[in-house]
Amino acid sequence: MKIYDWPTGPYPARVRIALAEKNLQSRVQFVSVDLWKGEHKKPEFLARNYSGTLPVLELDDGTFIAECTAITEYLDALDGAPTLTGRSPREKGLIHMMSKRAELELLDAISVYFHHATPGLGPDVEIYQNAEWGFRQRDKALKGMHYFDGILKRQPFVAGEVFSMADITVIGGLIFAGLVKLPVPAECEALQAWYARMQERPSVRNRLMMSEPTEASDTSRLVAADRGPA
Ligand code: GTS
Repeated sequence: MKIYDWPTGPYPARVRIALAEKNLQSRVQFVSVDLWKGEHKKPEFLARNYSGTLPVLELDDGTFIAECTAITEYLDALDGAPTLTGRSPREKGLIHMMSKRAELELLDAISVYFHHATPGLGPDVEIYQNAEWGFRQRDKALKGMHYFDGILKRQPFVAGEVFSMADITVIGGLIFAGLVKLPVPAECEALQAWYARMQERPSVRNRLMMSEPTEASDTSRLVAADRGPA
């Protein structure tokens, strides 16, 4: 299998963490697509993923699967023993709901803020920007942090009692928050404590080590900014 990604990207991080949790790293080859050069908007890449986003999984038969949730569901089902996307119908429903909520209220909102209210990937890639929309999404993400803080005050993981894809999605959100310097508010103590615990997981800690970055300068710039919550 191949994974098209950008090593330090928050969405690619979700799939890297899932791969490590499932111990599947050795079964994939990473192909780096340079976001800063807009390679993900070129026709060759759009033929793999119509949405022009990373990551994308390519199966050995040439099938392309995009969207982190879909890729995670595929990887989790491969060994017939799902650990990230739920075993019972109840677990599956809750995990899917919370992961989607983490996208809507946190990760995707921060992404919109990055692309619309900051220089984003630069003028050649960001051909349309709407700063007002971006700032609204930043405020939505801050509200989302309070929401997840409330959830984590009453349970150890985002979707309940076990680590799941929903945790991985919130982790992606906080990685992006670190990159755009949007700290988790000090009063969100449960979210901060949970994030500290998540960073102790080898899958989270070692996610950048899975492949050699191809653009040392851009990577170091992003990694330096990725300090997580203040
Ligand atoms: N819904 C998609 C998913 O879940 O896979 C979103 C993927 C996404 O936005 N990926 C980012 C991207 O391609 C990658 S990164 O920013 O995390 O590195 N962004 C580039 C762009 O132009 O939107």
